[in-house]
Amino acid sequence: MRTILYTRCEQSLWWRCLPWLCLVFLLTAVSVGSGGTLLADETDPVKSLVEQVNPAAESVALRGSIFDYGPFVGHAASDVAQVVKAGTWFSFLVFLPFLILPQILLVIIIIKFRGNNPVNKDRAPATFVHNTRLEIAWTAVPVIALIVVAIPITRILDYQESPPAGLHQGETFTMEVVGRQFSWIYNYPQEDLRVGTYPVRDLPEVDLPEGAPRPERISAVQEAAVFPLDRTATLFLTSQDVNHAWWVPAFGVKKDTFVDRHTHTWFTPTKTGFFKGTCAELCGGDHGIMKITAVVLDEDDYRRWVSFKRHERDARRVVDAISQDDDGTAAQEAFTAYVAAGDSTTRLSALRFWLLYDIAIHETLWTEAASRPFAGGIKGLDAFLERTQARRETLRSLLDHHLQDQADLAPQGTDA
Ligand SMILES: [Cu+2]
Repeated sequence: MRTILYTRCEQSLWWRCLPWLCLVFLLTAVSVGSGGTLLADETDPVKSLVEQVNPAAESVALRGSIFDYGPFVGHAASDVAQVVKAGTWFSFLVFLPFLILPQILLVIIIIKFRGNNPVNKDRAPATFVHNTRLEIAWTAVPVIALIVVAIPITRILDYQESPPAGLHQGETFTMEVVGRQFSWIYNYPQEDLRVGTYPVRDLPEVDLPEGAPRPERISAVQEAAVFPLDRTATLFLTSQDVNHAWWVPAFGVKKDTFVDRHTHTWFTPTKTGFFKGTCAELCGGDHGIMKITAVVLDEDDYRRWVSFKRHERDARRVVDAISQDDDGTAAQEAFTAYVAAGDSTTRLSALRFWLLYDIAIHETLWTEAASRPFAGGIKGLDAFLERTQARRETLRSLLDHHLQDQADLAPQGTDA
């Protein structure tokens, strides 16, 4: 009886609550929906692209691991890496018994034949010196295991050498990778572009926190190799000085580079994001910090990056002028020259991109340095943030004035 009463009471409570629950659900849905719209409106493709290709962010996020913190063999971010990963697991599982069984045997023998085991008290030592059957078995079994592993692995090595046939233009992407002591150059023949990283000895002075570690300083000036998503990348690799090796585990690619000849490899990126790699051939004093930053972008972002890259040289002149500590004359002059050479929306966006890119690298490194335990306070952080804010405002003001001038000119043009 008590149960029935309780159930009825519970049911009536449930029915009474139902309209309120519906209302809460409706309000939540509306707020989430409007939040989504708001976010979509606020999304700035230039800012988003800066975040995606900021090499310092990659350095901080993936510090210490080129395996993207994936379990055991890392996260596969390409078709080739998937195959390599499957091959690695397969060979690991085939060889696993050889790792485990001897340890089990060792433990059994230690326990069974220990000196204070009463069973062994009167046991006479064994007198046999060999066992032909056993020796044949422990030679044959590993040989069979090696053959079982070698067959698929040889096929994988072959697969890594040549890209699939029958790909059309638009589905493929070609890059020349040039190694040099101690950085990488990436040439994009289809786009007529070159992505360069500074050799360590030419490391420019960048605005970094006092005492920032050298690898961070280097990551700040190492541009990422950018790849379009889902397009098969064929890499032709060479070297300017000594042997190097271009290795990005997430792509399943590791290829040697030699002077005066090209090696080649391929992969199709299947995930967007940052992927870290390193030179895998001892090539000199700074080999250990000859890192690789690879970024995979979706097609829209990739095209946007290519268009910004075309205006980089001009845009960087304005960015440098904006950083000058004067009354703003240098920035105004550089900006006027920049828009005089071309005044498209892409060109103006490129200007924003390169300023924000420059700021993003330094902000990431300063924030990272400030968040370190026992940092003892980062000197100059406030001054740095002020400088950054001033640079942003200078560019905003230049762009606002320019757009206003354009708007003022537009009606006159129409009247004429
Ligand atoms: Cu090296």
